Amino acid sequence: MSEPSPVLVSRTGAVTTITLNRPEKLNSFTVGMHKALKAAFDEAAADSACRAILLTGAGRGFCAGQDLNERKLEEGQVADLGASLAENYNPLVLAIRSAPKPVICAVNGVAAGAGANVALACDIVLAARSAKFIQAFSRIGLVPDAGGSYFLPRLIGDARARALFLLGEPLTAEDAAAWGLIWKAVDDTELMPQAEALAADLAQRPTRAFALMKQALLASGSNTLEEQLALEATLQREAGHSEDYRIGVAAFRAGEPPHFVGR
Ligand code: LHQ
Repeated sequence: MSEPSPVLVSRTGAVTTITLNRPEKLNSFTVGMHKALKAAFDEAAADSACRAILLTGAGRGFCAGQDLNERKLEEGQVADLGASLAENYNPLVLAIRSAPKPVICAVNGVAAGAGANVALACDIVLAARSAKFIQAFSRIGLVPDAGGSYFLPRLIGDARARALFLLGEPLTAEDAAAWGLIWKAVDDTELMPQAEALAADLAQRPTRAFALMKQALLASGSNTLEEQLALEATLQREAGHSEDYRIGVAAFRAGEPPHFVGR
């Protein structure tokens, strides 16, 4: 029998759902899963009929980071983990951040190591109350990767980020929400209904403006205030030329809800 696909892709309306699918290994990343995931993201990002992407995991885990069985070394061998990041993780994180549409992550269970940080790269993160976030790197003698050392201090502040990285202790979904690491913790049975409803709602909104908004947020990590103000002017000029801006203003003036077309 052939191996099941490590990533499942489905479309409902304008929402593409991408599911990590190695449940027996808590959806840990293999090279094959990386290739399939990146291809799925690139396709959804380029597909104009898709206006929101929902990422989740099959089974009881979201993603346990790198598949450590792929990292078994023969005596005397040294792995180039930097190459693995440059080839697989870094392009994935950048693809999520720069996708011209919202990416929602439904963290259905444990998110460890690079699995946690790929979730945090998404635009809105919902987690099941039973899920945990583990910056597991130091437990195996590694440093945070997949954007963790960028995202965590910005999301929760330096003190909490440092302690999570140094200790590698699990953070509950509730604490993750209370600390501002994620958007919301919800009851386990509510996770997929709420994540799907959120994705469907976002898919009805002004997609072009969202793409421009994501550009602004991406650049704000390194821009000065002057640079960011200039970028806002450029992006707003472009948003002002969109069909959705016309639709939004006309609907406001008519006292009706807008029906955005995503352009
Ligand atoms: C796994 C894994 C896993 C393989 C569970 N691999 N099988 C690293 C290197 C290279 C380049 C780039 O970046 C990175 C970054 C990283 O991601 S480093 C961090 C790697 N991840 C970890 O260190 C986490 C390892 N896993 C765990 O600590 C636990 O499994 C957690 C806390 C996630 C879940 O614990 P439990 O709920 O008790 O589940 P379990 O440990 O029993 O796991 C279930 C199965 O999944 C089990 O397989 P088995 O065949 O025995 O049932 C595990 O071996 C397998 N699994 N994580 N990363």
